[in-house]
Amino acid sequence: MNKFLSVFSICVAAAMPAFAADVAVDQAGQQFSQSSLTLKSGDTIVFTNKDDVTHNIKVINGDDTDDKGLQKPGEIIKANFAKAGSYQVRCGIHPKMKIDVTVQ
Ligand SMILES: [Cu+2]
Repeated sequence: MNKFLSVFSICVAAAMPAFAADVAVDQAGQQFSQSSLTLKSGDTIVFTNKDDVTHNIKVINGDDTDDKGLQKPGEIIKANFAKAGSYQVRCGIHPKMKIDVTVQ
């Protein structure tokens, strides 16, 4: 590798943000596998519906609701959390299903 490429590569590496993580949450027995989560901004929750009923993920942040739509048994839905803040993840079909999510 020539000198220019070496310097270029180091600069690119230094400019990259910390790697965002995928956090797995299952839905089983009409419950989420976790009731609270702390994430870093940029992380993604990967929801796997292990129930034999349909769920409906909603990500609520203040007055904003991001409705992920119907999630059939076996389906995987991803929710990305780009901004710091306090969120609640709920199921639009089963009111008892919720997760408090803090994004740092
Ligand atoms: Cu549900």
